[in-house]
Amino acid sequence: MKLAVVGATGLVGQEVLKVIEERNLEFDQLFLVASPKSVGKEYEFKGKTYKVIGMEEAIANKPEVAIFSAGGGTSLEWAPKFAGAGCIVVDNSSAWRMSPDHKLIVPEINAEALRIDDRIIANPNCSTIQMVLALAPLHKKYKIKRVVVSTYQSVTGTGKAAVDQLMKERAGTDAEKVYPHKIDMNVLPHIDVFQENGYTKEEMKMVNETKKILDDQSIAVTATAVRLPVMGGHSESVNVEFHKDFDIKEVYELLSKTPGITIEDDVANNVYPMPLNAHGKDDVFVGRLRRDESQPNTLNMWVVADNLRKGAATNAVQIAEYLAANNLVY
Ligand code: 11C
Repeated sequence: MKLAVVGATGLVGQEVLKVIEERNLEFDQLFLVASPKSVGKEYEFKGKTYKVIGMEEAIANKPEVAIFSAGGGTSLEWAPKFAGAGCIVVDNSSAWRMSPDHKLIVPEINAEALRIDDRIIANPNCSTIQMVLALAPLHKKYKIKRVVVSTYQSVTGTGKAAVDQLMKERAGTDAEKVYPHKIDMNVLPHIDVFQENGYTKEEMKMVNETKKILDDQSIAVTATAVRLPVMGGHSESVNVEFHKDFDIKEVYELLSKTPGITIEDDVANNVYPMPLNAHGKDDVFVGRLRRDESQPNTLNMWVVADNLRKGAATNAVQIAEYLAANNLVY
């Protein structure tokens, strides 16, 4: 396929390139695409030098698949233009996720819903992806009634400028503030913008995207999204109430058989998922599995993943792999 990586110079775009190389996604031609300020920059990829090109030039080259990681505004403007030129856009932004005309895909869960006429495919929010991957097999078996999730999110979710803010604060040098407060030595219960209902946009993404991906509007979800001075990935405390009771051993079995999930749960040896270990890996790590003893049919778990990997780049590349493997690219 002729493949374009749009937003190639950003944190997620760079991760997309790493994942393409590691997973050996086949392509005939590759275009690195970015905003005018990055056009002309050169990147080495698989022993070849690529010059970054702009949007118009990319469209003129007629890519068949474009992985967009360039933010919602860019995607709203440019994804339809790429699609109009015959390209399938896999979009990492929030622009198309909740549109009833676009599919929101986590390949292990719902890639089979993809059809030849899906020209803009939405990649969910990072904190949603890692949670739903763990929820999906449990929902199938025990039917979820309600999810209460609190997140502990890495600064890499905000982008390069946030990583710089953290590092400069840590080094004691002047930092340009991406967050409204200091992030080093701090915890901010604030990710993305506040909505009229008092929740942040990040929290509402977890509520709405979860129902869409699991294809069940009856699931109640409530979220508190929190930013920490952490780099390697997002962590989540997930409390799940089911309609049916479960056996904890069976929960282990179900999750350990689920592609993309690794169980790390051996508390006697202090083994549990941590962002430091998840960093750079494609899997979602689940541990601290235990019954919520305060009410029936309820499970607690701790879910960690590299938000730039399964939360963004890996999921997008997996969608591209699925398209190629199922003859959906033309
Ligand atoms: C964060 N989840 O960690 C955000 C980043 O809707 O794709 C991803 C934003 C999105 O800040």
